[in-house]
Amino acid sequence: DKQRSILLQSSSRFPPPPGVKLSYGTAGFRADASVLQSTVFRLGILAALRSLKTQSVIGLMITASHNKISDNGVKIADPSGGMLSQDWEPFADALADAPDSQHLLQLVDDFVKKENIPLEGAQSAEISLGRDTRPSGESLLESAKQGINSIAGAVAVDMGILTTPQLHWMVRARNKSMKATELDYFEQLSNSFRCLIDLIPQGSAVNKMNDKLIVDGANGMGGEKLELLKKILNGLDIEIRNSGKQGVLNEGVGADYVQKEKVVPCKFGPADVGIRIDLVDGDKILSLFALFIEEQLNTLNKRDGDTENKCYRPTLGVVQTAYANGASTDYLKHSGLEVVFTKTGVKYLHQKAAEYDIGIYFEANGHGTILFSEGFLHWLDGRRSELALTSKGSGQQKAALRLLAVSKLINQAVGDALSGLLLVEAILQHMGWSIHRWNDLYHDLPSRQLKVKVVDRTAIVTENAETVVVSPLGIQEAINAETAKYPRGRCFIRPSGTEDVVRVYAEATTEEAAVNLANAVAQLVD
Ligand code: 16G
Repeated sequence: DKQRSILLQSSSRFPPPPGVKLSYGTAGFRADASVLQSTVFRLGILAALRSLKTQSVIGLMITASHNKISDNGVKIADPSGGMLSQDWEPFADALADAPDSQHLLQLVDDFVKKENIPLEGAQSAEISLGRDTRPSGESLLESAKQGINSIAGAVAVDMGILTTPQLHWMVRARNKSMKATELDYFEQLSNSFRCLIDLIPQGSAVNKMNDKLIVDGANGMGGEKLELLKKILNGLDIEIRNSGKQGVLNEGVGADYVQKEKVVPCKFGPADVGIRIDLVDGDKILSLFALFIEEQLNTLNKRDGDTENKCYRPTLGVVQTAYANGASTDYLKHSGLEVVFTKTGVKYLHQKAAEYDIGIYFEANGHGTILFSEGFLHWLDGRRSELALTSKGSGQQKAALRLLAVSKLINQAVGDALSGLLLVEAILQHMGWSIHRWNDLYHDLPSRQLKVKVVDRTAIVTENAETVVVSPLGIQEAINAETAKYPRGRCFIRPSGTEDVVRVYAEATTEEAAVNLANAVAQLVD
């Protein structure tokens, strides 16, 4: 009962703003920062309950990533370092939506009973908090702390300003009893990067060595963190632009802006990119990673007199969404890879990728990573020790070492641009490839994206990894009829999970055809 009165008291200080209904979408709750105080407070409560329930460290991140600076958001990292388990999302929605403290208390009461959460015992809970550089972050973090503190036994630990993937990485590391500070993160990245560079076959690195990597920091914390990483990294020359505090976060900068608008970010010009922009997107990163992993697996499984059982073939799967350029899917399939599709949103791809020994997932917008199963890593580590004894210095041993290094470099909790860019660089140096050679792996089909403002985007219901509209009736037939007019035409619509719009994607053999198809279908939605 003491617990009850604390909850009642503290929640009365965070009344929900009238008329605002939020839902825990692909990226948690996201909205204009001014309406988020009560939502964040309440998600603090949820984080504490989640920690009690799982008896593990939980993460809570205050960010609206690529959205405009006046927005903010909040999301939870589960014990594995992944996204909040989907079966708790309805509870998050209900909490955020509770009209007053009484209703809130009732919801918590019911949920605690249903989930059998040890509330009154001596159990403790720990929540790691992180935030981005948005000005609204500090006060929202305070609201989260108050939510957490209103649950007995729960402790909030402020990790400061972090990238979202750093927080996910730390939560995972904490729960695996591994070293989990920011310095540990940077060291793991730079050590495993170094390891890959040291394993480069002689002769292939030469033509890449003088290249410089120029990174757009989007005026956010990614650039600041990269400055720190750069200090301990060797083997790569990095220049970071838009990392100061002069520009506005995400204004005319950032991956989302560049990918969707197909323009160069501020502080970049023809001297950097030439006259034409070649966008090397998530699909290309995926293809590069898949190629490299396959090469290592093939080398590892070369049987010079080895017995059959040493040639264990792990399952390798590639996960994409409908936004993946059709040319990338063709390329991957022709390379003999198993390609599967899920709905948009990291959580869906991640879940699918986790079904394989090695699961590589990327959205075209660049969200993605490579997941290694515990079982495979265990086998690989055994194989590594064996090879160190029987064939030290062999190609097989190196392949095993490379795969292990990749599993340490690439973030196992969630997609992470810092670790992703290092892996890209290491592989390019390994192959002796320029960015142009990489970009030539296949050529994108022309595509166009549009967004259409509608009264109610939830009226559009899709199936089959968002490729088919099942409601309202008739729309899919109309889309099919339009699409059939274009050779290799492909088109789909879906309600956005982060904005109040319906998105249209179209692809065809020419720019003009892609634009026409997108426009025609946008009119069907309007
Ligand atoms: C969020 C998702 C991303 C997805 C995007 C789609 C995470 C961490 N991020 O940014 O995976 O591609 O939303 O946005 O889950 P949309 O629904 O507005 O098209």
